[in-house]
Amino acid sequence: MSANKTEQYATTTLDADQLAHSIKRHLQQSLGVDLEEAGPAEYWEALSLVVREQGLDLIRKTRHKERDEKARRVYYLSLEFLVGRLLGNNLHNLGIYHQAEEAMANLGVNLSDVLEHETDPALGNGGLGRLAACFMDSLATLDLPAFGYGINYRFGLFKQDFAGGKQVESPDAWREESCPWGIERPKRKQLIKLYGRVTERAGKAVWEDTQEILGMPWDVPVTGYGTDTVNTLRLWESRAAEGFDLSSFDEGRYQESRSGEIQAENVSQVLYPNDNHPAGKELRLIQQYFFVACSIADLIARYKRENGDNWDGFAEKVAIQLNDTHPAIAVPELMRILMDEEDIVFSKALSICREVFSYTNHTLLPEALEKWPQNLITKVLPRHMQIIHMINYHFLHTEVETQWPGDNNMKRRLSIIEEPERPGGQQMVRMAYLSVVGSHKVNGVAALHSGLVKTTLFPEFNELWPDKLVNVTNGVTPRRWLDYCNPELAKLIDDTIGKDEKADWRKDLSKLDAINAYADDPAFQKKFAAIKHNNKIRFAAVVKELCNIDISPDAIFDVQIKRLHEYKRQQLNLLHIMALYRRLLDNPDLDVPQRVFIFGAKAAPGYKVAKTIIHAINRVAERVNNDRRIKDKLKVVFLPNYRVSLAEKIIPAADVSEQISTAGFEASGTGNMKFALNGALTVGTLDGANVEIAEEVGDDNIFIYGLTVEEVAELRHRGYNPKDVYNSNAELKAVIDWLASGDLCPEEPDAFRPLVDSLLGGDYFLTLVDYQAYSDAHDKIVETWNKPELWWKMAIINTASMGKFSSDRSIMDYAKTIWNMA
Ligand code: 73E
Repeated sequence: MSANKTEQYATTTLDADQLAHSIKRHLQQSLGVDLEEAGPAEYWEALSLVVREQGLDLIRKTRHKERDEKARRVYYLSLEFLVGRLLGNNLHNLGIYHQAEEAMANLGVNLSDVLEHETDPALGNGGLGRLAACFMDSLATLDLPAFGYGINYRFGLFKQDFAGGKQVESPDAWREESCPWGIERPKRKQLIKLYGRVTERAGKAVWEDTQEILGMPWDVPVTGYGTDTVNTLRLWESRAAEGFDLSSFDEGRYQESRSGEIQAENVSQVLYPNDNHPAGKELRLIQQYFFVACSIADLIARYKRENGDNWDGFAEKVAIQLNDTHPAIAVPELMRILMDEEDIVFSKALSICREVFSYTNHTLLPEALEKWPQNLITKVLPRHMQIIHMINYHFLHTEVETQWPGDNNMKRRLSIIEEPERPGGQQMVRMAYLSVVGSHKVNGVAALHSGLVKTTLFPEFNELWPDKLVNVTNGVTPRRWLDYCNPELAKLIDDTIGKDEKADWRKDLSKLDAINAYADDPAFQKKFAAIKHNNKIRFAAVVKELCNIDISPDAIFDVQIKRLHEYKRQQLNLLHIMALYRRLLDNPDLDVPQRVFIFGAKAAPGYKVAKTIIHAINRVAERVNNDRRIKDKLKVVFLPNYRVSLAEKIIPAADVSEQISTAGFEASGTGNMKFALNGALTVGTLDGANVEIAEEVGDDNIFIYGLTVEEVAELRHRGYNPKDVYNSNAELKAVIDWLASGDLCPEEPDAFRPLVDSLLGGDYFLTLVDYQAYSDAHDKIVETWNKPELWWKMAIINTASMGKFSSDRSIMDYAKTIWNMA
């Protein structure tokens, strides 16, 4: 057996022979497949079933242990869990990866090929959903009792393809292939109500004439690394409430009663594909309530099974984290249960809520802050709307009144209900305010962002409750984002700093600090660079397969992978690439290193400018990649269908990480952490967690450029005309004119108009302002690349300095400062 670290912690004792035996058993007995007919897909499913068995066994043991210890549990409520592929990760966490490799080899199969057969469960849009997945990994690894609650969408985030360079979306029916991870739990199903009306009977509110939907839980085991703890991710699927109306069947109205059923099933059908932009649709509100109501009912049932009917102890045992405002309706839902079903008075119900709930804010973008029309909530959830009014009344007339006596202006500003600006407008429920008022702690996701939450988003709340607003900087799990995706680098680190349990960076990422001592060591640099080179060779093969583009592993791989959004400024990267191309055309013999610019990004289907940017990048790519004059010095690759499993292949191969958002807009970013962890150098603005990354690696080891948050505010205050920048920068003017000329898309000459208009007609995201500084930063990157000892020293320091950005640290921060669990 190899001496890999994971085996020392082995939680399951399966050896390769036993695994092979179990794989064969599942092939034959669960899948009904003969060994000779089995291909990689069948092997994937059989091995997944073996791992699931292990996971279920450990889940059961974890639950017994928690029941005995009666500890507080945290419930993480999130509309998104972007978990990515699970088999490889679970094998690693359970300490049987190498045994599985051996078992498969003995069966004549390659484990890596088998792992490629897993469809990514794309149950999230981007950073917010992926963060939830990293947190689940850390909670289990840290042995913290936790449940994740979400929705088992039938269709995850759409699949992306390109036609003529334009994004084309198709549905992602990820479960159709087979998904061995989710286990249906009919015993724990829930019935929830919608619509109807509220009447009063004997002084009590009664919610009646409702429609009912059934929530069926699917449990996904979440393994921790090197521990027996296996937590549960419970994802709800909506179904029609049992049976259908027989009388309508008798009357020949079968179709009608069936249509009721289909409506109920619609609720968990699709993930809304908008990142940082609410859809505002009735179905989305119903999704939010559906999963929240199922989850709250489920956790209360668990509490009562374990602790009896005594509500005094509830807050000691239950902590509920709201992942953004998407589950904010949980506040009035718990109030409703406490008041209407458990006969607890309003003030006590509110204080229980405030002990239990806490809320994470992930964005300052004004358009991303959720508000629901009061009329819509009244229609779908009439009792909840009443309760929101009660909470608001109490808040404004006791708490706000005490702090700012007689100040009606302040009451209007802080009201959970926003009054319409114009006559005839709608009253809107501010979900962020509801979340702040209903929680004991509110956190931002990076130091800079949390500061802005205090000063610009919720300044009055911060004055009213000075201890409520806090920071918890995001993190990423080092298991998936280093150990699993970059095994050669993981091994180099083990070989360098030792493998005993005490030095295991997989469990304590700050241990990486010891690598700093080798940053100048030529032998270590050589090994580090060779690993990057190998990763680049492997990734170049992926690019060849997916895009049929040849790229050289000797080129600088410069990567921007993230959702397509104007604030993330893929368009800035594009303008600069166009300028580089023009520089090369002017002087084909320019002595510059080869560069490959790599993109991966999905645009929300309704986001016009974002889709235009994708189209423009693809057209520029086509032109550049096929121009022999520039002698392969520049290549542009846009990988279709960017997702977690692709990120795992791109990040270890990256030299440069593009983190170039307009300062003040990216709350944290987490891709920035993954790249630096894998030894890529960041070019970025002082935004989100970039600021803390710069602090950790030191200013000399990162390429920071562009306006700061303060400078952005100043410029907006002074007033800014993008045309001035356009007219004063010849290179920038030339590329924008080229974009506008129609030359890149002759069959549709106005194709890029929306982008050009957005840049020249306002440039809200200050792309043009930051252009020159960005271009200069890239010149510095090239200069540094030409000094390999300096480059690799910087890269090593980046990897070595990422200790802070483990999601284990984030979770410990939550546990200590918010959940009171550690
Ligand atoms: O900066 C990222 C952050 O790293 C932020 O944009 C993202 O959350 C990440 C994790 O904290 C985010 N996503 C959303 N809001 N912020 C969002 C909003 C609505 C729907 C889906 C996602």
